[in-house]
Amino acid sequence: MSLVFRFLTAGESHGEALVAVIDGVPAGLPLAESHINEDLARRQRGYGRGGRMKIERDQVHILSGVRWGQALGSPVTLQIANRDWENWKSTMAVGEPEPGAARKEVTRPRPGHADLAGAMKYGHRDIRNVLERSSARETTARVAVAGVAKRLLAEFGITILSHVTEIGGVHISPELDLAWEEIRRRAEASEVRCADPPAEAAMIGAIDDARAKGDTLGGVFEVVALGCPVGLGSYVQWDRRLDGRLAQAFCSIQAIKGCELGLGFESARRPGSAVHDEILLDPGGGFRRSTNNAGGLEGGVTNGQPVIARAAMKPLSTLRTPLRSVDLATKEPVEAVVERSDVCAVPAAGIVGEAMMAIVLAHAFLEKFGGDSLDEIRRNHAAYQDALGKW
Ligand code: EPS
Repeated sequence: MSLVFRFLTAGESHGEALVAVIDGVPAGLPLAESHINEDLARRQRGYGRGGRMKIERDQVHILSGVRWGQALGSPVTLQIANRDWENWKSTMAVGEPEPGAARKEVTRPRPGHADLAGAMKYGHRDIRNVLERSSARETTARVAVAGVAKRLLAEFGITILSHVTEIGGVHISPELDLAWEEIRRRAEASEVRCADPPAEAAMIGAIDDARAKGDTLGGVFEVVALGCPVGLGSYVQWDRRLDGRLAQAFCSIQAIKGCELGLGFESARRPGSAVHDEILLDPGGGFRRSTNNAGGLEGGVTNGQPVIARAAMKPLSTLRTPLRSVDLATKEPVEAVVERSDVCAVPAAGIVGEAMMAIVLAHAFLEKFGGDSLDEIRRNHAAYQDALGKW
């Protein structure tokens, strides 16, 4: 079991709160709730988000592991209250629901969600016992955890950005050729986090069309880490290769059905001479690469180039024009249940993708430079950078 930067989340979508406990945060790391709240707010935005986002104002409360603005080295506990819980106190009561309160069971599983498989796995006749935890609401806690991870990475000049490259089959121009900081700026200013204005307008139109038809849309987002040093991850063992860790982390996000690193599936269609990034001398010393089709990873190890990953998000499972299902109580053919939902959450999923990239990279960073305190990590990192400078 790795002893660096491991975490658990807990909490149901309409329960009292979401919580997370992180073990392995280095002592001395500056931490404030404000660092984390920025990303929690970013996750709530996005054209096509549903009614829940009008209720919540996600903010983190740090319950342990931090004193006077600095991590202690002991477990950091994060809590995000669910404002909506006020409306669910009986439905989600830990004890008995209020006397006379309706015990409305959800028995019509939605194709595409965890509903049916989850109910069969855990023996739940009321699907609410599944959907409360399988909901994308859980990603709120992961974004909070990543706020700590991003803080650590920022101390060493590593930053992460995301942008949306496709929604409902509408994709950005392949000719779009912008610096990453310009992509970051445009994404932050876009309602769908798209850096290509004509595509942005078409994406918004596609979302409006889907909403009008009671349908939902998925899409693709890209996450990029800038400033990673050479040498994070390793080729020596299957579970230390960062391609694998990033793919697992991205595909663990609710509704993600695909992940690619760098050129990804396109690299399967081209000859090696059109894929591999040639190695050139950098006039300023060291090496540079002709391209970055590898997405910053070779042999599962960072090579000093931007680390690039993309994820394919399926359209959300709750359709206002429901698909066919079967009522678990009556075994009658029915329409699937309609739960409150988003029409499209791809922009928000990009923020969750940033979170998972930050968590994987912070973990790998601590594996390589790990120390108990930020000062110790700084010393280890400086010595390594010094050695790299001799190449
Ligand atoms: C979400 C919270 C959920 C959903 C959505 C995203 O809240 P509620 O169920 O109360 O509306 O709005 O989750 C899904 C669409 C899903 O299928 O899981 C959030 O906080 O991101």
